[in-house]
Amino acid sequence: MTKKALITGITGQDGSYLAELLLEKGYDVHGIVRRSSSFNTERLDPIFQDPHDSDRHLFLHYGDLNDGVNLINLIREINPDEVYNLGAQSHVRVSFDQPVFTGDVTGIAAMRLLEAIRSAGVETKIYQASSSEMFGATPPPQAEDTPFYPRSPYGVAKVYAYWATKNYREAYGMFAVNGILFNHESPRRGETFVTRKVTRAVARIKAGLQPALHMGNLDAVRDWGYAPEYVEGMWRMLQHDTPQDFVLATGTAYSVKDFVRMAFEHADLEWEKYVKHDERYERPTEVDALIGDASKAERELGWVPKVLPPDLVKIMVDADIQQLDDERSGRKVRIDH
Ligand code: NDP
Ligand code: GDR
Repeated sequence: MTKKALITGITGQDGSYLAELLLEKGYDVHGIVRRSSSFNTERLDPIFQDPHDSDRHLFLHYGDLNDGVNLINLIREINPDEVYNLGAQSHVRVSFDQPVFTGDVTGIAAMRLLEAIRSAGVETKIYQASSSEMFGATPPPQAEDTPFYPRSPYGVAKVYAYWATKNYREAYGMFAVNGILFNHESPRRGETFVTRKVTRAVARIKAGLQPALHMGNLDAVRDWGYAPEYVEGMWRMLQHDTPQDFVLATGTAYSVKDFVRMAFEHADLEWEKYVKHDERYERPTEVDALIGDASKAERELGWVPKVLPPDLVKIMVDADIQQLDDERSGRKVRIDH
């Protein structure tokens, strides 16, 4: 029997890599896509299948995590074996501008989805995209048993979703797990997250298209891994014998300034000449240092990250230089989904 997976947030960085992985593994992959006035499925171009193709395995459905009836209907109709809840307002700085909206889509929507699964009465495993942001002000290293101390409306919302997932596991015996993932990046990372903002700017500065890069706090320390490896970890969590929560991280620690320096150096540019401070990118409360301990995932899931900085930085800078080149030479062609 072909396994069926449902992914919320399929159009995002992780959703697109996870969809690719599950298709490779022989799954039928269903994804929820928000209606948008412009195309929002670009990250799915590599796996796009024409809806008229009778042998397709990728199915996109209009929906929204804020629409509970839509979620129940989709779950009844699809009857998935696995659900991955990756949809969220995932930007920490933006969560200070839209705290209530973020609470709804990033926090309460997880409960909405769990309740939709319960009331639809389907047998499915569920993965909740929990975050290292939940640890917030608690000093590193952070592991599964580290206390939470969120420092943003986003972090607060993720803590709610974490406990909702754990509660449904305990209350109803659902196979519901939290993957507590530290920052993971790739050429598909949204352009306003710090790594991609930097690597994209490096490509544009190198090409003479951008004079400067305006940044917030350069002292924050993060544990940056490579997104395709993290989606493999998500899948492994749902294949484990028992539902448990896992941290995924590399255990490495670099500051934002380190990342900036590595990215500019890779393109033979001096970062001090271009980087300027702009307080609008600072947060009212910052998370100073996140460095994860993923030894449980290594022990129980055999999950070991291989791509670490500075290689990760090089992959992203090279991809942005290539993408800019393709755009300027007209080689990049958009697929109409
Ligand atoms: P992205 O921001 O790239 O993707 C978010 C996805 O959620 C997009 O597909 C977006 O759709 C969708 N979405 C937003 N609002 C809604 C809504 N109301 N209904 C349905 N879908 C919605 O995030 P990532 O891929 O980087 O992260 C995936 C998940 O993992 C998120 O929950 C994030 O919070 C969490 N996470 C991420 C980490 C990271 O380092 N990347 C680390 C830890 C956790 P659209 O394309 O239309 O905007
Ligand atoms: P983060 O990622 O908040 O860790 O959340 P982000 O890349 O936005 O910020 C990382 C650090 O860089 C500092 N910073 C800047 N950040 C942005 N975006 N833009 C800037 O100009 C800038 N200058 C400095 C930030 O202050 C911060 O310290 C990400 C998201 O993917 C979440 O969804 C996920 O849960 C966590 O990672 C783990």
